[in-house]
Amino acid sequence: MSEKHLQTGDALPTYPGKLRLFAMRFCPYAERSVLVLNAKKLPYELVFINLDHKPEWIFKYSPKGTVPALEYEEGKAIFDSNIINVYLDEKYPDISLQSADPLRRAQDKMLVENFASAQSAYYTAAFNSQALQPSNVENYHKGLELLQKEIETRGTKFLNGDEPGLVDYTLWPFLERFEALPLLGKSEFAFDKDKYAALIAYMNVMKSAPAVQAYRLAPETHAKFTESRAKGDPDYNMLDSSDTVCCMRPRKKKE
Ligand SMILES: N[C@@H](CCC(=O)N[C@@H](CS)C(=O)NCC(=O)O)C(=O)O
Repeated sequence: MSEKHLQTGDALPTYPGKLRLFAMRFCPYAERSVLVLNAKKLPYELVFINLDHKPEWIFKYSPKGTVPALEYEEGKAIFDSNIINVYLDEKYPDISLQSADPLRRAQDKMLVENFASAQSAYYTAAFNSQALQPSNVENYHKGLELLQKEIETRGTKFLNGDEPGLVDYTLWPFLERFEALPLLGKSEFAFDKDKYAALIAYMNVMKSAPAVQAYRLAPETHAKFTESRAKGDPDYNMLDSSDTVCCMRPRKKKE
């Protein structure tokens, strides 16, 4: 797999004969699906695309040209991270990532829904900081407090139980990026060690989950990409293979 982002005019790589995920390396939604593919130990290939100069063929897989999109059979695809993840979980049930209890599944969805305001505050802070209002900071912390309360109430290692599940992999990509905000001068978005002790402990166990380890990027790396995107010139190909904090595939030696 190349970390290069394909762009307008680039050819579509040959179909690999296995699941193929169209993604962008820094996209939190695409990361959700990568984590699920990793957790379910499914063979897959990643194709990264430049979202500012999209290759023509992406629209065949994703009508709006958004990522992630999953090619589940040659030439056939579905898009949207939540749709893809539920599809994968139901299609490949060997490693199940959702509770068997319908009520718990509903509670997981409500948690994700309630967290959305923290996500949107993050986007404002990261990419549109001149529009940042005190209410954004408030919403962000409300989202974190709510998540922490749920972690404490459930009392399990992960929100899903002893192992991470869909709910964990859905929320994680944003938590990973939130840690970049203080590095971008947004200290009001930092996690206070005392206030967020349970959330920080949860984040540390998530960081060591194999599916996450294989794809996670350091806050410094997210901050660097965010800066380039906020300036209007996203540096899609800035990553060196060593930037992945840990990796399931062997690392290339630097020349
Ligand atoms: N609801 C979608 C959101 C996907 C999304 O917004 N992806 C962004 C990249 S992080 C994208 O493709 N942006 C390109 C565009 O909107 O043209 C999902 O969960 O997959």
